[in-house]
Amino acid sequence: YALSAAIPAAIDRGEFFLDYQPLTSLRDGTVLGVEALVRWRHPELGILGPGRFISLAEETGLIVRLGGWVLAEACREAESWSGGPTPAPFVSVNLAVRQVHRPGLVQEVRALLGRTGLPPERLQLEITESTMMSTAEEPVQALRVLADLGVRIAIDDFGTGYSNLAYLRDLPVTELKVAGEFVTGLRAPTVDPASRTDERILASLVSLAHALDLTVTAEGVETAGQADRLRAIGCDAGQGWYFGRPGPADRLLGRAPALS
Ligand code: G
Ligand code: G
Ligand code: MN
Ligand code: NA
Repeated sequence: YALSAAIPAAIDRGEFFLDYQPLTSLRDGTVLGVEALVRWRHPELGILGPGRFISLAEETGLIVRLGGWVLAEACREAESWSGGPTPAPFVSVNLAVRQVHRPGLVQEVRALLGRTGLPPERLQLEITESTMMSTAEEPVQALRVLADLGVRIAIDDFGTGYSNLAYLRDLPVTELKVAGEFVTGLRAPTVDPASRTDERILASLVSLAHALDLTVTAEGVETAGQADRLRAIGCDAGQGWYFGRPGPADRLLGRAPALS
C-alpha cells in the first residue's frame, strides 16, 4: 500500500512511462497497432512493471488517476506517429474495470482526442471480460458512445474470464484478444493431444469472432511455429516476443527519436 500511496506524486514527478508492444498482421507482417504497457521508473526500486503496482492501484482507486495519465500519454505519443510512409498503427490502451464504470470516461476520451488530434480510429480500448460482469448499463452506454465516435473496443484475455457471451451482442466490440495460454501449447498438431485441444479452441474462437465481424489477435506468440499455426487457423494478428518485446515507440516504429 505504501507503493500505491506514492502513485500520485510519482505521476507529478514524471516517473511513469509507456512501452509499446506490436500487434502484427499474420497476413503481411505489418504492425497494425501497438499495446501501451505502463512502467514506473522508481527512484529507489528501479523500473517496476505493472505487475508490481496495477492491482494495488485498482484496490485503492488510484488506477483512475494513473489510468488517466496512461490514456493521455498514449494519445499524445500516438498522434506523433502519423505522417510516415505506412499507415500509423493504432494505440491499444488497457482500461481497468473502475475506469470503465466511472462516469466521465466518455468526456475524458473525447477531450483527449480533441486536445491531441489523434483520430478516434487510432485509439483502441482494451477491456477485460470482468468489466462486463456487472449488469450495470452505464459502462455499456459509455462504450457504445465511444464506439460511435470511431474508437476501437477490444476484449482482452478473451477466453479466460467470464464466459457469458451476451456482452458480445450488447457491445460494439471491434476485436478479441485471445489469451496467450491457448497459444503457448501450439505445436505441430501430431505432437501432443493438449496442443490439439488448444488449437481447436483457438480455431473455434476465430470462427466465433469472424462470424461476428470481429478481428482476432493472439497474445503470447513466442515462436515462428506458433505464428504459422495461428495463420493457418485464420487468426488475424499476433502479439508476443516473436513479433517484438515491449519497448519505446521510437525503436518499435523504426524511427530515430525525435529531436527536441
Ligand atoms: O508489461 P507487462 O507484460 O508486465 O504487463 C502485464 C499486464 O499489466 C498486462 O497484461 C496489462 O493487462 C497490465 N497493464 C499494463 N499496462 C496497463 C495499464 O496502463 N492499465 C491497466 N489497467 N493495466 C495495464
Ligand atoms: O494486457 P496483457 O496482460 O495481455 O499484457 C501482455 C503481457 O504479456 C505483458 O505483461 C507482456 O510483457 C507479456 N508478454 C508479452 N508478450 C509475451 C510473450 O510472448 N510471452 C509471454 N510469456 N509473455 C508475454
Ligand atoms: Mn492488454
Ligand atoms: Na491480455
